[in-house]
This record gives sequence, structure tokens and C-alpha cells, in this order.
Amino acid sequence: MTTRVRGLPDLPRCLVMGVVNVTPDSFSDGGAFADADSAIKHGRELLAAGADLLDIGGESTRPGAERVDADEEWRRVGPVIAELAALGARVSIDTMHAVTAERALAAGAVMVNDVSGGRADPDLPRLVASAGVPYVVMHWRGHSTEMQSKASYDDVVAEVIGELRRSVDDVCAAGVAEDQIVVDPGLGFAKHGPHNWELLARLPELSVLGRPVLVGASRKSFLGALLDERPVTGRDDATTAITALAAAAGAWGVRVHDVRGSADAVRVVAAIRAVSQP
Ligand code: PMM
Repeated sequence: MTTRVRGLPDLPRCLVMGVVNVTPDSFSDGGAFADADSAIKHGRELLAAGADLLDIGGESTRPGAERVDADEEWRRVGPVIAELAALGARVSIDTMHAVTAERALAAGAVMVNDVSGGRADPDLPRLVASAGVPYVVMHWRGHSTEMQSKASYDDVVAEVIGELRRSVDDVCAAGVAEDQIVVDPGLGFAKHGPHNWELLARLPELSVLGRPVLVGASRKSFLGALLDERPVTGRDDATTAITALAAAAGAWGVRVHDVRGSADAVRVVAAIRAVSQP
């Protein structure tokens, strides 16, 4: 799969994006890092554990979550972004609000992660176009309150590819350049368990989009279901297994909560690659 993204290092391995959710209600770590100091401390730990990027968000996107307005979102993430960027971290802002992305870029963020792929706020692709920064365009069918009712597919992989292609075309029509774009199948977003497994099994098919692929499986419910409803904090080994398989399948990056295992896994895959495809 393609690896080059404007403004980001072109590493000979899959990148690891560590998640910093500054929210009281994210499903995976809700509340654990809701204040700025503990979120900053957590970000520093993820960097020490080998994160290449930190994805900082202030709005939970778990199924059923209520929206957060841009001012509250910024109150949560602003100090965390400023501090971690000042420490030298490559910061991605996880937001669907153009105004939050604009404030985040001004505070030192270098990348925008938009789970709506440009569909929630039409000003966001325009902002990304003028800023010229990397842009994650995720597959999305609607906000958290309604998305699981839209999890219906005949061929999930073909439909996700088709809908992602339309999102990429739309953000490009808004001025975003192709080399800014990373695509993401949006595991767990308007998807039931079998949809997620099929997307992972057929990940290389996403390369027809001609853009690098980011995979966000970390601690998601389909892993809990696989592991006899194991709670979120017991899903990190399964997440690491997915990192290894996704990296071997050519993923450009993985978005994970527990960085250590994934940082090791992507290096294992790269070492094997280096001798099998010198
Ligand atoms: N998943 C979540 C939030 N943001 N962004 C991208 N690009 N891909 C994802 O799969 C994704 C995301 C939900 O997980 P969280 O609440 O644990 O952060």
C-alpha cells in the first residue's frame, strides 16, 4: 500500500498513533484523562512508549454519545495540545469541528483526524485544504446517536471503499490535495462485529483507493465480544495482534490506546519485511 503523506515522516514501518481522549465518556478510557494534567501525563507516557503521533480528542464518538460543542471541546483539548506539541510531539487533532481544528493547528497540531471524513462540517475540508496538513478521512455514515442503525451492508468492503472514494473526491473538490489524505475504514462506526472482521480480513483491498490506510481497532466492542465480553482494559493484547496483522497487510498506521505492544509489533513486522523484501 502507499505510504507517503505530505508533512509526515516516511518510515519503513507502520506508524503508531497513541490515543489521548480528554473526555469524561469515551468508551475505552472515559474519564481516566479528563483533566489536562492527567491527559498531558498520559501523552508523555505514550511518547515514551514509542508513539509516532498523538491523536488528541475532546468529543467521544462511542455509539450513543451526545455531541459536544466546539467551545467545550476546545476547553478540554487546548492546553493538552499546546503542552504536548511544545514537548515536540507530533499532534493530530481528532475533531469534526473546523473551528476546533483551526485552534488546534494554531496551538501546534500538525494533522487533522476527522471521523466524519468531511461530512459533519463542510468547513473542515476547506480549512485542511488551506492549512495543507495531513487529513484522516474515515468511513462514516452518521453521528454516534444514529450510526448503529446504519450498519447494513451487502458487501461491507465494497461499500466502504465506494463511500470512502466519494468522501476523498468530495474533500479534494474542497481543495484538499491527494497527498494530504489518509483513509480509514472506521471500524466500529456503523459496523457490527462481522463487518469489522471482514474489513480486517480484506484490508489490502483498500489499496485501490491509492492512499495510505489507518486502522483503529483498539479496545473496540468487537474485540470484547470475541473475548467473552472482556472489559475494555483487557483488550490490549488482542489489539496488538491486530496491529501485527494490519502492519503485515500493509497498513500505514494504527490508532491505539496502549502503545507499547503495538510499537513492538510494528517493529517485528518491519524486521521480517526487511529480510523477505530487501
Ligand atoms: N475511533 C475512535 C475515535 N477516533 N479516529 C480514526 N481515524 N479511526 C478510528 O477508528 C477512531 C477514531 C473511537 O475510539 P476511542 O473512543 O477509543 O478513541
